[in-house]
Amino acid sequence: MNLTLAQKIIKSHLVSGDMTVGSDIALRIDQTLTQDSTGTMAYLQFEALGIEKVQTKKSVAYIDHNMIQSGSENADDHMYIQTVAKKHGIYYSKPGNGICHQVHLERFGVPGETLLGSDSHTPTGGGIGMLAIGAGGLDVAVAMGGGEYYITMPKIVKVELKGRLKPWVSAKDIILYVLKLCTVKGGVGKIFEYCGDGVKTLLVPERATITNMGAELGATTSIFPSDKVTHKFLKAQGREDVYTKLSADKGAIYDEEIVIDLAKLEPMLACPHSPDNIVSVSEVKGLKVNQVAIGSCTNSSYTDMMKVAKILKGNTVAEHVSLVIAPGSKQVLNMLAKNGALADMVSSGARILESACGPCIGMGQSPSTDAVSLRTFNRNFEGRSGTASARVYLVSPELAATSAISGFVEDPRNFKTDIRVEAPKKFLINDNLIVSPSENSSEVEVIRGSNIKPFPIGIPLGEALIGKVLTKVGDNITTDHIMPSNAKLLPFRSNIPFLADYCLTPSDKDFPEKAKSLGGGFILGGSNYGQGSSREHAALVPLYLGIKAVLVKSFARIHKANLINNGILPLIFANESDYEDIDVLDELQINEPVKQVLTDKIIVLNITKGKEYETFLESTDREKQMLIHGGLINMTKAKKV
Ligand code: MIC
Ligand code: SF4
Repeated sequence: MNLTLAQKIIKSHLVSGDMTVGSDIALRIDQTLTQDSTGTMAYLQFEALGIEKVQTKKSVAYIDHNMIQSGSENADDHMYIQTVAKKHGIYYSKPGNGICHQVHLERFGVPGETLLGSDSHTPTGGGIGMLAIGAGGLDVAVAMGGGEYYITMPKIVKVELKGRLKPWVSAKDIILYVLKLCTVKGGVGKIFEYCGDGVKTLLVPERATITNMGAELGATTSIFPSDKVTHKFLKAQGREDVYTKLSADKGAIYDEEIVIDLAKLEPMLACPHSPDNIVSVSEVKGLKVNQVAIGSCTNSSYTDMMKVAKILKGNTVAEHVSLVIAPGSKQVLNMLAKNGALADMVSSGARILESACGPCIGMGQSPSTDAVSLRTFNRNFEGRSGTASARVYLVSPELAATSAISGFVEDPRNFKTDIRVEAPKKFLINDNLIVSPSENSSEVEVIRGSNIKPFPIGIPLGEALIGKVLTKVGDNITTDHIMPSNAKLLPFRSNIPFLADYCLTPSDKDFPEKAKSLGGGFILGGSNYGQGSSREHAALVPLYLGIKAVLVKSFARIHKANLINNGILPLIFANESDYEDIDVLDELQINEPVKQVLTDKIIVLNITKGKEYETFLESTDREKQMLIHGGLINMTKAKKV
């Protein structure tokens, strides 16, 4: 049978299951990555699984999120990750080395291999032909231990790119266009596979911009072929040896198809507060801008930064604009410093930030009240910048830099400078911020600062589940709503009791209080509940607060898996209209949960209203067992995996 590229990689990594769409499959994982904001929890869980040494070909622990050290918490977490990594066979990328996805692409990614990462933008690796998937920390911990990763076989969407982008139109505009077509829930249960003659016109970092932001579609992952362009990139990284040519078979059969004529695209923006709220530049041109932020795992490569430097050279940032730039890795920053581009940025008035996530996750640089902030990032959820009233627009580096100069949203095509950048023949290679694991783990002591607190573990299902509906939220609730993150909260990612006081507060400020006083209960949500980040905290914190089940119209993939891994029932209404019928503080009851879980169909009784609702788990047999055991850790301990 003629296979697509994604199907070929799945086939060569298939441990169990068959590849028909919707079937349960288990994949062998070659590489894993973690970052610090999900990593502390992932390694605590890894330790709880009692595994001595990672079983993967390569596992890397990055420090890139929680960088502001305004107390000992973040530094304690870094120290814990550094020592636990050294002990258990994991490479450690020190703070300052760069954003996990950018560094992984540069220094570790291998075409044709599988990568599981505890960060939703792990699909960045699809830019060099990896099957790279984001997951919760516990799934990554299991994969580090040699366990397989379970998903339902996704549909494969063919995205055929035709022709070539016009000058000043960017790879970012390609993915913004796909988001406009498909929306933030259009990718659930799908892999986006890029092909067509337009592919060869895109450099690896440009491909990675597209696969990175494919996460915003809710997709399982996105992937590009591995071709001459990939070869050139890997050779320039001194890693030619890992190159293999990879593409779909001729005549491969796809489940869906999208065709994009690259020459027809124009500069676009994602307007507040959703990455799929897309307009073309003509619709917002002239809007006054207060802040411009360039960087993040989406747009911080050497070529992106060089384009920005060329635009800024000899210009001055507008008086009313604060321009911040965070090059994606030490490699990129080092190269800019050597070739003088950094000087062009600095002399224009840009503020240079360290190579890290920074403002993307609200780690500093929160805009002023009501500010308009143009960002080259991938998410503009309300409040994510750290300023609740800020209006964040997602744009290309070209649009960001030209607008920083004029102070208003610009059509970059009006800018006359030549900003073409050649892909480097040789990147500056210096891995001195990557620490290798120890040969002798017994010599390594794992250092746990006072910030590291035990995490909650689910309880096996038993008697009827009874409780009140604690909150009713709408569609597209993100994990940033469920477990907000910013410079104040991120230092407590390994302290679940502390985080509990902020759970769901952007949607319902009384939620933690209600959950505590009523001893837990149920959450009611709309469609695409849990989109966005992979943070397992969005399940662990509700578990700590006694949440028994989440009832919704539909779930985002990673969050649903995180709920199951932690023993919380994710229930999907058979009739979406039942959502309307239920009110906050209605008392719900699920009888004989074990028996019902096994059938997949769960009847939820509304005691207050005297009604009943049919819901489904839509889960695999393994997931059902996990729910019955009260989560993956309990199930693993019971040796039933
Ligand atoms: C994000 O972009 O939201 C994050 C922060 O990188 C998260 C991980 C986290 O919540 O720590 C993600 O994308 O998974
Ligand atoms: Fe970091 Fe932002 Fe990328 Fe998340 S989306 S990994 S916070 S740069």
